[in-house]
Amino acid sequence: MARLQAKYPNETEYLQAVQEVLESIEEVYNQHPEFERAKIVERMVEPDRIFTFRVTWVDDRGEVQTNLGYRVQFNSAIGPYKGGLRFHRAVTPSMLKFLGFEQTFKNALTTLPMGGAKGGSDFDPKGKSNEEIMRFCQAFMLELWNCIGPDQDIPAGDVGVGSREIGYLYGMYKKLARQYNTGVITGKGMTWGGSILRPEATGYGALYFTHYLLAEAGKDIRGSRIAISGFGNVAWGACKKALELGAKVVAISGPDGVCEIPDGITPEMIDYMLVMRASNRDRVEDMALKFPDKTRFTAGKKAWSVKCDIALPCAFQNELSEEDAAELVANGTWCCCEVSNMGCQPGAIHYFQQHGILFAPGKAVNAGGVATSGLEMTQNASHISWSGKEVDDKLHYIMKSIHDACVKYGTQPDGKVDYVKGANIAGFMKVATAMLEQGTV
Ligand code: 2IT
Repeated sequence: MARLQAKYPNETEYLQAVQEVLESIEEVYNQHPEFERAKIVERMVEPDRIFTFRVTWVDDRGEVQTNLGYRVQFNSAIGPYKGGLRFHRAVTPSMLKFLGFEQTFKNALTTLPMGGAKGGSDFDPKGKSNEEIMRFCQAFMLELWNCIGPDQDIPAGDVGVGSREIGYLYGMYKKLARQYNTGVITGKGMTWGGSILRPEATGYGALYFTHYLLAEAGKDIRGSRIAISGFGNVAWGACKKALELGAKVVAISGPDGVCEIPDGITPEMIDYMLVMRASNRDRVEDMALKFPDKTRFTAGKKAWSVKCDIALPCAFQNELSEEDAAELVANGTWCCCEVSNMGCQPGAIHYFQQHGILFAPGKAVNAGGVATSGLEMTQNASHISWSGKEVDDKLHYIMKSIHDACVKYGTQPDGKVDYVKGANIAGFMKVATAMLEQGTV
């Protein structure tokens, strides 16, 4: 860690992600001198390569705009590079390195053969027209197409990249590469190679994982009050499944504040989340304006100020601080499943663990998204399309396998499961073993 800190002093998110994993695996690592001899950790923390490129496009006023684009190919020990693209004004190499590092361990947990990658741009979708989004996606792919391929590196969506953006990216990829293999990108539309349930998969998988975690602790999700942050694709899927499982979603949030829903979110509100996402306004207040009788909007507040049993961060890294954790616990929260990547600050995780709150990390909880991308790749490679039931059954099985792996590697002497350790050790062992067996490359 000291060497990495000296080398990348400003890459705070990346250092934070690496620190969490190294702390978790220390004991296991020290039991394997062969890992030490092969310098597995030193190799694993560095990405295989990073592509950086300029993306120039013309906005609706005819002005030339320039953004930066990246693809971080982090680790290919267990399969081709796989991971999403994030379009957000705050994107930096540090952010994408942390996400690529996390993705490597997460993908290892899915049981499927996928390496880790992440990419994106500092392009800000907020307030952009549909035409601007299309021109940006096309200009982005003009640089990226040469770095990706269905057996090489398979991008998908992330924050700011949904099915609309995937469509524009894929359309341009085909034109440039003259390759018509749909497996080059996942999260596609249903008529051109997309998998049924991929849009829902991250949220559904997170709720399946939460269900297994609660069952392990002798609890039930039915009747519980859930606070969710965000209102994008992940929050949307989580709300749908939470309702189906008999829980009540009492809050969603956005960068502008929190929308409280005392009687619980309704299917109409869940549908409206899609309209809010497509509008590119990035405001949760729009929900309160649309359903004034059933909601209460408070500017500047987070979802964690709302009384709940279960907290599900579904928005962005570091969105839940130690102070937020203390407020949640004081209000009676007894479980937090991190759905966003690194959604909780280290102080928040320690606070939850010290206070006996059930906690599981994003790389286990949200892995259903990329797992279903893996299922989309399988369908594309065999030129078939599975039914919703087939995909859902496989997603269930995968989330249960991830939970089992956490229990196997994370059960402590007192019988309780440390899900942070469990997920990190399980992912590490798989990637480290593969790297060792493939020699010094
Ligand atoms: O963080 C993630 O796992 C994703 N954004 C999904 C990546 C994917 O390849 O489906």
